[in-house]
Amino acid sequence: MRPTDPITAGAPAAQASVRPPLPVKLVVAGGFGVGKTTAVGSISEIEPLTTEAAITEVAAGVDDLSHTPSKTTTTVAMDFGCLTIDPTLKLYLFGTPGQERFGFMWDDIVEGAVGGLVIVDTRRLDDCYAAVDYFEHKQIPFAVAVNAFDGKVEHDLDEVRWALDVADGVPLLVFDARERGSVRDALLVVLEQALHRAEN
Ligand SMILES: Nc1nc2c(ncn2[C@@H]2O[C@H](COP(=O)(O)OP(=O)(O)OP(=O)(O)O)[C@@H](O)[C@H]2O)c(=O)[nH]1
Ligand SMILES: [Mg+2]
Repeated sequence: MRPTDPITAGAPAAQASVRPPLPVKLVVAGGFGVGKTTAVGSISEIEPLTTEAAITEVAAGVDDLSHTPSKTTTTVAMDFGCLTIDPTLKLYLFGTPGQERFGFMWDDIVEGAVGGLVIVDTRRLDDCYAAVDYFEHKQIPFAVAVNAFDGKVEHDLDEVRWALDVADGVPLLVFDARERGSVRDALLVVLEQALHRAEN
């Protein structure tokens, strides 16, 4: 084969341009029924993989369903979806289960994640502290996203930061788990946090 052959001479550059995007793992976490599965489903470019099971009468007595009357299922293992940010970067999203009894799975789900989006519902702040605390302790970069159920947030963000003891350096934002653009913006904030950590 001649070295000046135009096709073979261009091959290495062509190969470089089709290099697959860098895979980045992010976790979508939070307490029971805050909108984790909804968020993964809103943004995923593939049909999201879900592990929903019907909420049993026993669980209904334990978990607060009063604010989400239409909720009939709960995540029993994880949610999975993905999102290509640009040709160089693809996000792989893992949603945690929310019921406390599945908390033992979180360590496995966050393994290898560069960051987390912790979703909170301001109507049930008591249920949301544990997730924030988990990411603080694990020292995984994260952002806290208040899901504005029905467009309303019960407390202002300073109160939420204080109540959940969110550190000053951790971004706190309002989003809508049902809106693709809103979820994308929240995930980009998590990515920024992860990059910031990597640079420091
Ligand atoms: N009005 C409104 N409803 C929402 C919103 N996000 C989620 N929901 C509803 O709230 C319920 C809970 O949503 P899920 O996405 O299942 O919550 P989850 O955090 O995955 O729940 P678990 O896996 O059981 O912990 C569902 O009935 C959703 O349709 C929102 O932004 N506004
Ligand atoms: Mg779920």
